[in-house]
Amino acid sequence: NKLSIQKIKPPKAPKTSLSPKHKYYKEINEVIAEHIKYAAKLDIDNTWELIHDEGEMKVFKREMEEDGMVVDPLKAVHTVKGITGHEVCHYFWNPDVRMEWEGTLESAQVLDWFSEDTCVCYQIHKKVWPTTQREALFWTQIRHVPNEDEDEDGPDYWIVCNYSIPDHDKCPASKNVRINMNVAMVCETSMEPPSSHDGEITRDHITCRITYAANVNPGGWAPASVLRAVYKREYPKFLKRFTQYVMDQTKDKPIMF
Ligand code: 6CM
Repeated sequence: NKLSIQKIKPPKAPKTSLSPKHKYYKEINEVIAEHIKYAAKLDIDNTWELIHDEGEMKVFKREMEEDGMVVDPLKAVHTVKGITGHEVCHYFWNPDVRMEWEGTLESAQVLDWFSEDTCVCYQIHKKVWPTTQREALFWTQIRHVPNEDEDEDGPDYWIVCNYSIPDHDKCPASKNVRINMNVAMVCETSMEPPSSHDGEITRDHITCRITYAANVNPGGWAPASVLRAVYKREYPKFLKRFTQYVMDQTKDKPIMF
């Protein structure tokens, strides 16, 4: 059997196709840089409470309230075999497929494209708690963060960030309560044997380490016990369902490095 040699290092992608002149350019860069810093450090110490532990998936929260509202920061780590960070981020970001995996939504629409990698989404969540329905208006960006050091096998990330914005001229008027979110999915892919090895890389050789962080403010009062119960149930469900979705979508496709 002849071994084929594959260069598996992803091409040096531009950091973002968003113009530096764009009014959100600065905010987006700052928010993304912050997420990468925290995901890389993975600062999960004993101030984080483990709320779900299932195989490789671990979900943590920290109980916090602001003006009587539950704003518990949530963090999760998961390791999934057979998919890459680029694939995970692609499906998490792509607004065309969001309704296929996102179980908390009633509707979702794209209001604007800032650039090829950044759009503005407006979405309405399913009504669960005994209060008004929730909606969200946010920019979402996908980005490759290549290893800065050419020679080293240092970290190479793919990231998606969803970050609320106060308004948009195409945003429909509604009576829903607007949630405020800062959510990030940061992924790192590893190869076994490593990328320097000569030979064909198949899905059996790749593993994706996912870090997911959500800071959500419900935007208006909702009973704390109900909110916490919904989060405890929905975040693990989301991580399971979403990663399974990515595995199903990619299993017969060429690997997207
Ligand atoms: O990150 C997730 N989804 C993204 C795309 O929608 C986005 C959304 C974040 C919102 C997170 C808080 C939602 C809570 C609102 C109501 C929950 C309704 C539950 C309905 C149950 C049938 O970043 C995954 C979000 C997973 C949410 C738990």
